[in-house]
Amino acid sequence: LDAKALKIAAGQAALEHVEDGMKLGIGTGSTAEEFIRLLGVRVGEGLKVVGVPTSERTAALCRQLSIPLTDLDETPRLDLTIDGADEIGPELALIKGGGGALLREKIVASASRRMIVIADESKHVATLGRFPLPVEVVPFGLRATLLAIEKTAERLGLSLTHEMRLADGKPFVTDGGHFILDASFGRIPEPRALAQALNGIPGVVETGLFTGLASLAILAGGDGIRTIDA
Ligand code: DER
Repeated sequence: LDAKALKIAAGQAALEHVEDGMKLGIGTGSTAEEFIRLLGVRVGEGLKVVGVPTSERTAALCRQLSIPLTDLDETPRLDLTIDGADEIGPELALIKGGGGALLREKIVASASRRMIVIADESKHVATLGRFPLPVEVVPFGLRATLLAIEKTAERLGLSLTHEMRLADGKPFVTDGGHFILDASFGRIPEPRALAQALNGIPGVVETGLFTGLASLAILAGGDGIRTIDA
């Protein structure tokens, strides 16, 4: 099974949790996009749902597929968010943000009663941290923020290498107008502690560490679909 087939299988399995009348959080990334395409077919067949997109890219795809959209001002409580992840660790702690949408993704996931993560099996790891942690930062005072992040890593006894995410040679700018620092901490045995410490830095807007949000992971692998409860 190739990567795309695995993403479609995971998206298909997630669709089974979507019920008529649901208010959905709709994720970002290539796996979420396979789910969105499948959701579009079901909406075309009469499924009644509204969705809050987690990025402009996802919003554009939903509009293209005539999936009805709303926002968190109109619909502040959602039933279910379906989204991808870059890494899925113990207790379904996640690293997200590979697609640069982590801030809206976390806001939407936090407004949802449940969050289901869809991914291919390779994202499931024993300890988070192989994938660089996206940290969304304010452009103002960037150098001071970077120093504070380095000091935090030191205080927590974590190694750290980092680089500003670029797009066409310039800093990548998120839907929220911020930059992203991809920070490799080596292994992250205590994701909650690291997330808390990083969020305490004024110039840090949010991190890609999602803890206590995902209630179910749907993993597609060579021998089919596996699910993990939080
Ligand atoms: O940016 C994100 O958070 C995406 O959900 C990412 O974590 C997963 O993207 P993928 O499905 O393309 O691997």
